[in-house]
Amino acid sequence: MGQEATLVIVKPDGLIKSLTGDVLSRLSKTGLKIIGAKVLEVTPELAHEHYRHLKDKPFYGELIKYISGFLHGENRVMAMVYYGKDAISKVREIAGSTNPEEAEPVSIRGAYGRILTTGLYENVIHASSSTQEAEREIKLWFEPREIVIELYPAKDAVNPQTKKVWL
Ligand code: IDP
Ligand code: MG
Repeated sequence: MGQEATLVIVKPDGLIKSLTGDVLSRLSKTGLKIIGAKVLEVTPELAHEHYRHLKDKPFYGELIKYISGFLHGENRVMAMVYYGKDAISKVREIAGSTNPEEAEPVSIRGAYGRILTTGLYENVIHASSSTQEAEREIKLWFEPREIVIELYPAKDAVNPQTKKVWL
């Protein structure tokens, strides 16, 4: 694969546990560029849209509570877009397997993740899993002006304050 972008989200448990610095340090070892970064509050609407492909899973309800902060009393997350060669696989390797018990102990999820008594995997970060998913997710979480390169085509918005919107 060539140059590609991937979305990383430090989930509410990562913020509660003050893991953002460590996550950034670990991801910097990939040599990828950060082309967008922000802290934001996750609304239920954003949570449902982000995880819409999992809506039939038994853990979906808990997952929405997790990413939108209801499990931790903390609805901030940190969202970043990383860009470079093989960005998706490089970030997922450092993130580790989805199940924190199966994740390599040296990975982020292996080091800091856990399985809750409800069965939900509390695994510190989100990382996009394909170029298609990365594009869908980045367009969902970021506006064009929040990303420092012209990653995807965008057009001038009707509302001049927004400047540009995703096509
Ligand atoms: P990923 O985050 O590694 O891409 P996905 O399958 O996209 O994994 O699932 C999204 C999130 O849902 C995971 O990060 C984890 O928090 C949770 N999750 C996924 N599969 C399970 C499961 O089998 N049991 C409990 N929680 C899960
Ligand atoms: Mg996924």
